[in-house]
Amino acid sequence: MISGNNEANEIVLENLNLATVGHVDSGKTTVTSTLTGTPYDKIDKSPEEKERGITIDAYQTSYKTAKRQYSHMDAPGHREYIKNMITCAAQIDAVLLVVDVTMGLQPQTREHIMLAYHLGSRQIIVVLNKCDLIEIGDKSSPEIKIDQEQVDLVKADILDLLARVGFDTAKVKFVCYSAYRACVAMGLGYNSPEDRTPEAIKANQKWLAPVKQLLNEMDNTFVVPKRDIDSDPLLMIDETYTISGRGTVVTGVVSRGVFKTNDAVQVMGEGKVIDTVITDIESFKHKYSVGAAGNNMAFCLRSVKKSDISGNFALVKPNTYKQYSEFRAQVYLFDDSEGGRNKAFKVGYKPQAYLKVFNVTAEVVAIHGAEIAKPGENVDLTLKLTSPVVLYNNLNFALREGGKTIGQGRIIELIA
Ligand SMILES: Nc1nc2c(ncn2[C@@H]2O[C@H](COP(=O)(O)OP(=O)(O)OP(=O)(O)O)[C@@H](O)[C@H]2O)c(=O)[nH]1
Ligand SMILES: [Mg+2]
Repeated sequence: MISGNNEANEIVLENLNLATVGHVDSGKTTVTSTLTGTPYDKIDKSPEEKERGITIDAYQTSYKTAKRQYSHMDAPGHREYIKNMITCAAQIDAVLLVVDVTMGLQPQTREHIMLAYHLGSRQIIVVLNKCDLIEIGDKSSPEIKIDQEQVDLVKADILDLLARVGFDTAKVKFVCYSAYRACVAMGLGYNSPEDRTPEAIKANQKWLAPVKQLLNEMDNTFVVPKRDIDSDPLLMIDETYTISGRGTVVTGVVSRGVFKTNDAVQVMGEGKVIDTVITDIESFKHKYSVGAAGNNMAFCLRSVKKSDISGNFALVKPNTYKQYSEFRAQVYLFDDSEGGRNKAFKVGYKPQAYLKVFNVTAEVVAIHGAEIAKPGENVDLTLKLTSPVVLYNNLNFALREGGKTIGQGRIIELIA
């Protein structure tokens, strides 16, 4: 346990990782903007993202409420960028599912719900966005009046899907929202100069109430999972950067344990092991002396080149974790109606395995107790990866093939 360090204890206990997920254009980035107070164009910031108006890279930021700190990732909704969505889903504790209330359930709504659930986040709040488009009566009224029938229809569909995926629907909260109007009310502007006028800001004040409601629901509904801070520290590296004058920086959510500044560590993956030292630890521009489980941190590493660690790497202490390329797993294969395959497969089948932030091609080398593996069934498989990575028992992962999530599994035995 960490003792006598308030800063460290605070970040260990009070940080919740969450993400806005949902179909392309449902308003995830706009919702993020209302929670962080950051203008939309500062979130979708690469030139390609601005031009196309879609999110490609997951954007990360943090904010504090009276109750806790949130590390918020804004996941991309477009199906071409699903890998970024998966990396995001693999690192979060809770989900803000953004649904366009005028469209209801859409294909990526389902896929994101399944991925979030199967990669480990069971806490969810549904943001029914674009409620300004279903206002009824006098829109200039200071009260929000919306088409309740439409809201109820969409809610029923979502609850049905959430229940089928496995969520405890009794705990699911819904918030009727207009991210766009709330942005205008906050003076963050939006589509046109008219959105920044004092009249527009005043006229949209009523849409601030749902933002408050959402933050309250987040504080009251979400629970920070108990962090494993006693095990050997492990970071499955999400991103690697070179910062001039500082060297190489690796980032991600620490899975277990506690890293400290000046720790002798190893970067491990793809069959390589590189010895190094943590020279600095930061999180969202603050410096810390420790980086503990459940926190999204950046670690500066001494004398490591970014080019040496391209691929699937983990940060560990020497003699704690190992790399594996073969493991046995319990896998559930999604059927057609769940977005999975419609045909069975045999030994030799090669899906893509998404093990938290790692993404590796895997070959099915054994199907235990059966000749073929059928969609809709639980199967016991041995999988062989094309390159070794740091793994541990009970790790949850997803299997994908040609744009489809075809199954979800859990490692039950590490073989070689
Ligand atoms: N009317 C209305 N439009 C909205 C609202 N929220 C977002 N929009 C519009 O919906 C479009 C998509 O919004 P984004 O926030 O970029 O959606 P996204 O889900 O982040 O999109 P991707 O990241 O590309 O998947 C934009 O044109 C917004 O102006 C809302 O509450 N009401
Ligand atoms: Mg977006």
